[in-house]
Amino acid sequence: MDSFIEDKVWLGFDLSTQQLKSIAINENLEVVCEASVQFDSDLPEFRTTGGVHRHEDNQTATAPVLMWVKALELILDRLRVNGLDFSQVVGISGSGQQHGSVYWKRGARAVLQSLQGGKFLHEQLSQCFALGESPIWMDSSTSRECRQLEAHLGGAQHLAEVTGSRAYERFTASQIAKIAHTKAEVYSSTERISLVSSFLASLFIGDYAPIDLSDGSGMNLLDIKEKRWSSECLQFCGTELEAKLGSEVVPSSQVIGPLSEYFVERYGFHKDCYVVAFTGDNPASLAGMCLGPNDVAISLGTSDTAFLSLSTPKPALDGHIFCNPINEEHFMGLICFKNGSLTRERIRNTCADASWDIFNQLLESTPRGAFGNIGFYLDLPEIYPVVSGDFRYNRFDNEVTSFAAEVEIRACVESQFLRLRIHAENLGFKRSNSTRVLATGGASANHSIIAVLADVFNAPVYTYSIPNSAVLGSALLAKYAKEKETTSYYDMVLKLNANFKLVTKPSPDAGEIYDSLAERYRKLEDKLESKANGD
Ligand code: ADP
Ligand code: XUL
Repeated sequence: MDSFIEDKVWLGFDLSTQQLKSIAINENLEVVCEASVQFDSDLPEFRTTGGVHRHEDNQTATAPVLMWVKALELILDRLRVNGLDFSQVVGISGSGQQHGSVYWKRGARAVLQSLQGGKFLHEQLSQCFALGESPIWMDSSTSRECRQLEAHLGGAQHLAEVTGSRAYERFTASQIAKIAHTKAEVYSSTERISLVSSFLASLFIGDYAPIDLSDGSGMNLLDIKEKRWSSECLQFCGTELEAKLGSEVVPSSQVIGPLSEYFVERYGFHKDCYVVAFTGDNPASLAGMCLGPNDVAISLGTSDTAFLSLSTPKPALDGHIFCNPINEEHFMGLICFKNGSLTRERIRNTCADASWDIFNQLLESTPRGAFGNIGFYLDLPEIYPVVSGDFRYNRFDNEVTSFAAEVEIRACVESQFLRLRIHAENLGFKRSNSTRVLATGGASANHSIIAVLADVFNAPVYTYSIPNSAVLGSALLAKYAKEKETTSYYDMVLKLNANFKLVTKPSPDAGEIYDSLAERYRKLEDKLESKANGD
């Protein structure tokens, strides 16, 4: 295969909220070149903050499409300056922030198909968008459309069973419905709707790129088990939507076409360079972290987020199921809780003199299970239970008003990890003897906190020394696309195993302690949710 190129490289992109990143990897999966473009500082003419335009209603959030086009031109220049020889690029793939949508105007396809190598891309595409500002995942202006979509599908749970998620404001269905219902002229002049990922792929192939199954799962429009658009969901959003989305939805590792002549002529790419479907940043991260079946990746950042690789998914109201980008038979789960690091910091400030060292000493001095005490520390209403406040229960499940400082600290960390475990199980996660927990994000540097994570999941915790897993995952998918007939993804990425570092193993009594605590936690959480609903 591809014998035409010596010293082959594969190029990955990630068009995220604040920046466009790119890396090139070689045959040994080593990063040989990288570059990035920060939207705010590198493209100040678009006047974004964090890559975003937030509107006066405090709910609408958009990004200028032409900023993304210019960012692509800039990053290609930077890659070249950083030493990349484009003629060595065998294949290209990429990822994008999930859920955002791009509205191509009638006639745009013809422009894409006849791009002229002597001219800037942004000049040629300047009149190609029916909407200059693309709604992105931070938009929360579509609550009405969400409730209507759930009602149209016979309820939130049914919508989750079909599409993998109940209706969310940031998901694309409600965003498209809002445009179709409130900006009829924009909707009717739209020839094609792309996701951020398939939009960037379209620039590379010089034609409309199909949406891939994994990013397509973040739309509330795809039947994730049948792997085709759900006609009930399409019908709710707008007329002739299937034609506007493209009827074909492809696996994330599918070659979608040769690179557009434009890039061959203007940048010196090889004429045989191929382009693989682009996907969402979260699925690409799962690929970049090489998450195996039964593994779970947990990011302890501002929010606490878990990615799961699932063989038997159970769609639920409190998480998302997406098609898995590296295993077409499997799915992935995504759960995100708002009360993560900032809540741990609050408890550190009130109970440990604002010091992580004191926090860790007190955490380690308290036995596993915190003497049977369970606490809920919710600075913001959680996705579940949708309630805020602190709630403490003793070992008889009676509510109490306070805990000693060391119990408060342990109860806080344990409850945050029990919450991740329980909701992962709700989505179909099953711990096995080979399960690995992969910890990332700010708090993963804290060994005492990570020891609790290992105990609650009763599995060893690893860290992974490669930052930017989404852009790495994209480059790996570019390579995998031509190897998948002969090798599995896991075999292809074996070389990356050296980047995993075992940090801690669970204590021998962890299973016993946390299985029973998890059961009690689940009941108390349901009780809080029922109270919030006034039941
Ligand atoms: P983001 O989600 O914004 O990318 P990060 O993954 O960078 O966030 O994580 C930032 C958080 O990490 C901070 O809010 C801080 O509470 C937490 N953090 C940093 N160092 C430690 C530590 N030693 N122990 C616990 N938490 C930490
Ligand atoms: C996931 C989500 C974000 C975006 C932006 O549902 O909305 O993670 O993908 O990164």
